[in-house]
Amino acid sequence: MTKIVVDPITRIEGHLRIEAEVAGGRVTDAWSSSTMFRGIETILKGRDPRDAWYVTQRFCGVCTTVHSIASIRAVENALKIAIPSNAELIRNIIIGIQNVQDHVIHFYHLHALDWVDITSGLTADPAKTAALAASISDWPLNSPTYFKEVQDKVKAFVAKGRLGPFANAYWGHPAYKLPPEANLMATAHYLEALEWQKDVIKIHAILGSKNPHPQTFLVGGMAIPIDPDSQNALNADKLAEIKRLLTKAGEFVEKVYIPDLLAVASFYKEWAGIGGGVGNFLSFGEFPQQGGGQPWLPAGVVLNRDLGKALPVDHRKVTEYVDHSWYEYSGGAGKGLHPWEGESEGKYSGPKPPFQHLDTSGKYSWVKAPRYEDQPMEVGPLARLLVAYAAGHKPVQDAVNGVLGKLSVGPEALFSTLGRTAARGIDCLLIAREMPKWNDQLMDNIGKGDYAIHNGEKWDPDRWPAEASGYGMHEAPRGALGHWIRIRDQKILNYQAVVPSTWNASPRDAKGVRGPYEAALIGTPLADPGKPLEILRIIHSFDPCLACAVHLLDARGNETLKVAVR
Ligand code: NFE
Ligand code: MG
Repeated sequence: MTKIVVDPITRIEGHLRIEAEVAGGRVTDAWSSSTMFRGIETILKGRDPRDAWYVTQRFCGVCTTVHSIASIRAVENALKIAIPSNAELIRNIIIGIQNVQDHVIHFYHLHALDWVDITSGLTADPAKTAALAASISDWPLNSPTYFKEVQDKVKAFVAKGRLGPFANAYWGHPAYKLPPEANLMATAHYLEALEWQKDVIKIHAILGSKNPHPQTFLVGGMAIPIDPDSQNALNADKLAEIKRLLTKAGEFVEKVYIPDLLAVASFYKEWAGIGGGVGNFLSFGEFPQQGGGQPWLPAGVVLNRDLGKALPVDHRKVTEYVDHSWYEYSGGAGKGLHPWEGESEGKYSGPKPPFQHLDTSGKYSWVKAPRYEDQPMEVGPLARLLVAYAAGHKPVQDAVNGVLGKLSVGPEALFSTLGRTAARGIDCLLIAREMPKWNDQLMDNIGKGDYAIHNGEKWDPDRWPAEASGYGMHEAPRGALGHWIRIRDQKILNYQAVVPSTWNASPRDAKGVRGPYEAALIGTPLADPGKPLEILRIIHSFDPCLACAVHLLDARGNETLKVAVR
């Protein structure tokens, strides 16, 4: 038996370590571990609840808005504060463009190099590349001259030995299957997506004064004035600029991302049968609608891959275990705690660094093990779409069925690495199409003279009850995110965040049940255990972010992919 360690396996987002046992060319067991701790939940205690969003936003520099949204929702829920329609629409646009930008970045910059061999693209014929691109999209940049320029640029990097982001991958690995022209096309779009994402995220700068970490969040609404007659407020010019950027965002998703996704996926269809995972899916629902009611994408739970029904979500069914995590509960191990009672007292008890392997029979991660009704749950775009699909959401059903049809695969293909990666694209496309509506609704409100942006009724803590508890649910790009708060005497008594990568990177629970990454790896065939590209593909398909999951910063800088084989 071989034991493989991939550490860190993430491309930019915190420290995730995977240990896997391999026998007969397949993964027979796996452990997911985060190896760093910071402890923001602990430092929130005693602070003003209205400031929590500002602190929690620093959990992560990738999902830069999500912890402010979840936090202000948690405080608003605790204090029973309703927010004005304009604030809801502005939040929707901020959340929407965060998702769209994040998904494109994930596909091209965090996941594509698991499927695209950049070095193979250097041998491509630019004219044939342009012909291939023209066969799948009318994107205007796709010309022989353009692909030749890109090829020359990458060749110049290689000649100087300056591979930058393209260093350290398994180039030439036999599991890469794209022809040179498809590799060159994807490389060109990798570079284009870098420019595109920088531009479209200016929406955050317009609505939030900066990105990353917009500054205009506020319990009770938003801190951005609306005034058509002022250059220092949200006015018609700024809304027109947002509209332009939303169009630009949507065009790239429709004409570049989705065609590339389908083209790449068509060469890797066997991945529709690999990397499935726990088979349970949780979504908290997102994008509140004008006039209340259900959010645009519904909340729900799908159990045991049963798309026949989406069960309702009850936040009280969420608990976290620490039997295999480096925390100590005051009441002892073996029991899951609801986040209102949650504890984050860390105590490292693993092997002394440098170590070869973790003690995976005991505690082995700084990530806790969240469970819903005692079950591990996969969260993310796939969960979001499966819940919406099971709940009968027509646009989601049509989009999912359309993509399955184009790839000539059945619905069972969704429960896989390919399904996860395809779902992220569909999620991105649907959100990109919906966003202009929120901008139009905002314009309509303002046109009618509705400039309300903040509900200040409960701003004064003297108007708060002595004790209050709340929860804030959000669908971040990586999935279901919950913040739970307890307030006593105007101060934070307890604060807990259970984030998407905590769900997905979960270690085993008290009963020894594996988390989603761990379960997804079981049975995976490895062409070469010394170069476990297949493990990267599966784990990256979840879009891991360990900075979020343990609420910590990578202070050391990342090495990319250190693999140890025993
Ligand atoms: Ni740091 Fe995050 C998102 C959150 S993931 S990226 O999306 O919450 O765990
Ligand atoms: Mg937490």
